[in-house]
Amino acid sequence: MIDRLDKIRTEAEKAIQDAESMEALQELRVRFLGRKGELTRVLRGLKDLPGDRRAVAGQAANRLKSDLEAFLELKLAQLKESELNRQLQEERIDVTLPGVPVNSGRKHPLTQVLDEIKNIFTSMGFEIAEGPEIELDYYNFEALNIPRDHPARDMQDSFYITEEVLLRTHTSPVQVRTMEKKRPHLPVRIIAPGKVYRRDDDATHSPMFHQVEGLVLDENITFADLKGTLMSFARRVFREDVRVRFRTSFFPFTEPSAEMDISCVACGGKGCRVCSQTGWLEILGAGMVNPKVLAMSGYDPEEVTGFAFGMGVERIAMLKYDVNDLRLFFDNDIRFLTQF
Ligand code: 2U9
Repeated sequence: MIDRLDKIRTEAEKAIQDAESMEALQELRVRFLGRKGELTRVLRGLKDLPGDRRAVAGQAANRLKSDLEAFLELKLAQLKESELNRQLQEERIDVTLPGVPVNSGRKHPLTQVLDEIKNIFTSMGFEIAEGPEIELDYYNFEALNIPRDHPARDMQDSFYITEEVLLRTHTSPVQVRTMEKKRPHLPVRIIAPGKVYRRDDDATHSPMFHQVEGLVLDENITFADLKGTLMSFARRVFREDVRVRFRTSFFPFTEPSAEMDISCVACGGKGCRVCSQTGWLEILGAGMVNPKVLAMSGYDPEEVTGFAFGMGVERIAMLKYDVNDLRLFFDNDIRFLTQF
């Protein structure tokens, strides 16, 4: 029995010593120590030996078993270490190689400008109002005092779906709907941002573009409120030091009406290509809400006054970022879009 154990020890130690892989080592573990392994068989045979020899052989077999287990562990650790060394030698990582760029998306420049405009007005106490892009003639024109013979009402200028239904040409119908909904609650302080549609298509006009319009209604609202609000707005979207001026204008829904210019953001007012040598840039239209418009939506013009304004978001973005062709916003060329 002792001879057999010695033979197993010699054989196993040599085999473990010579093993070249972790898989080979595992096979040896099975071959000698597994359920049907050589040493296991010897241990099982112990019960057939007489008492005194059983004790001696039993001790020797258990010592061999723990020796082999320890040797297997040692060899396994050696193999792992040499595998790691091989990897460190052969699989060198070149940390100087350029990384794989992560293309993170970003907001479209028009969305950025729109967000900025919304933030400025909400910080002044305005709420954001929304409404349908497919509108009734009544809300788009009639309620805004735009007469039947106004050119905007021509098929040439607006997208009609039926005689009474069209794509809104401005966001003003949102204000009319909000006035109807809120009446008689005052004050009304809203902006209406969104898409509008007109039959126009060139470097400065797109059949779809974005507007932000605003409306303030209360008792005792004056043109001074209009000027203060819009001047603060201009200084926040452009620069703290812009100057503003108001020129008289005409819109059917406001009376009196005005256009607001800012001192040219490109030359500071000296005159340049951007401002066509005038030193001024037109950025929005505005006015006191026409009493007829107030009355049509159920307010008493003797009690309530208000101001309104409207601007094209693309125009603001073009001036802010010195973009000379509106169509760049809609081409989706990332060489353009990634500049913002
Ligand atoms: C109601 C009453 C009055 C909205 C206004 C303008 C002046 C204006 C243009 C700017 C450039 C349109 O995008 S643009 O082409 N808008 O000049 N808009 S006052 O007035 C309103 C709106 C709603 C009930």
